[in-house]
Amino acid sequence: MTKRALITGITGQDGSYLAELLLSKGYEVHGLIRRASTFNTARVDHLYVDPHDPKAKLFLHYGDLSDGARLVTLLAEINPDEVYNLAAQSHVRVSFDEPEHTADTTGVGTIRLLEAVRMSGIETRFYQASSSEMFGATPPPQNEGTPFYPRSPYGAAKVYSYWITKNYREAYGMFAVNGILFNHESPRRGETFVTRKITRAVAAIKAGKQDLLYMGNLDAVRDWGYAAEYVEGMWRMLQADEPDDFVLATGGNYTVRDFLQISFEHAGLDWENHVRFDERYLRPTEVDALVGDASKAQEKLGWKASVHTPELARIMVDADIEALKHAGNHWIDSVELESWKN
Ligand code: NDP
Ligand code: GDR
Repeated sequence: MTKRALITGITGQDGSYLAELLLSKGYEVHGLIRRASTFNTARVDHLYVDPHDPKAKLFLHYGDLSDGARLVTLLAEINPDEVYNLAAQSHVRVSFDEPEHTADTTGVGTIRLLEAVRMSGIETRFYQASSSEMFGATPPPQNEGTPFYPRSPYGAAKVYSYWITKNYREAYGMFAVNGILFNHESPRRGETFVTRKITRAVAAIKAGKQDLLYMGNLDAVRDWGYAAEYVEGMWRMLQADEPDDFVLATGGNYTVRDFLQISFEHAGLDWENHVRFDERYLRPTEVDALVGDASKAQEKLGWKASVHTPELARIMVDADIEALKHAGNHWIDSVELESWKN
């Protein structure tokens, strides 16, 4: 029997890697996409086959986590074996600008989807994209037993989603799990997250198309892993015998300054000649240090990260240097236009 999965957030970084993984395992994959005035499916376009083709295995549906009724009818129609809730307003800095929208999508959106599962009466396994941002101010190393202390509207919304997922597991016996994932990146990472902002700038500076890069807090410590490996961990959580919550992380410990140094050095550049401070990139409350302990996932799921931060930075720099060669002037226009967004 072909397994069916529904992915919310399929157009995002993780959604695209997860869709690839599930298609490679023979799944029929359904994705929720938002109607937008511009195309927003670039990350999954390479997977798309005309739905009239009998070989088509990927199907996209309009919908939004703010629209509960749509979620009910869609779930009843698709009847998936697995639901991956990856959709969210996922930018921490932006969550201070749009706190109510973030609460609605990143927090309440999860209970809309869980309720839709319950109301549609389907039997499905449910994955919630929980985050190391829930640990916030609690010092590292962080694991499944570490107390939460969120430091942003985003972190607080994710804590709500974490607990409501756990509550539905206990209240209704649902196979519902939280993957508590530490930062994971890739050449498909959104351009306004710090790693991609850096590796895109390295490519542009190397090509002589940009000179300066404006950044916020360089002292923040993060545990950056490779997104393509993390989606395998998500899938394994839903194949387990019992529903449970798991941390996925590399255990590495690097500052933003380290990431700058590794990335610039890989392109033969000195970051100190190009990086300047701009307070607009600071957050009202910062998360100083996130370093994960993923030993439970290793023991129970056999999952372990193999790409660590320095290699990841080099993969991303190489990809952005290559992408710039094919992007022409559009790239530079977009770097300039995007500088206010990060
Ligand atoms: P992205 O920001 O790349 O993708 C977010 C996705 O959510 C996009 O597909 C976006 O659609 C969709 N989306 C946003 N709002 C809505 C909405 N109201 N209704 C439906 N879809 C919506 O995130 P990532 O792929 O990096 O992360 C995936 C999930 O994992 C997120 O929930 C994130 O918070 C969480 N997470 C991520 C980590 C990371 O390091 N990457 C670490 C821990 C947790 P569109 O393309 O139209 O904008
Ligand atoms: P984060 O990712 O907040 O950890 O959330 P981000 O890459 O935005 O920031 C990481 C750290 O870098 C510092 N920083 C900057 N950040 C950005 N974006 N731009 C800058 O110019 C800059 N300068 C310094 C930040 O202050 C921060 O300390 C990500 C998201 O993917 C969440 O959805 C996910 O849940 C968590 O990772 C785990």
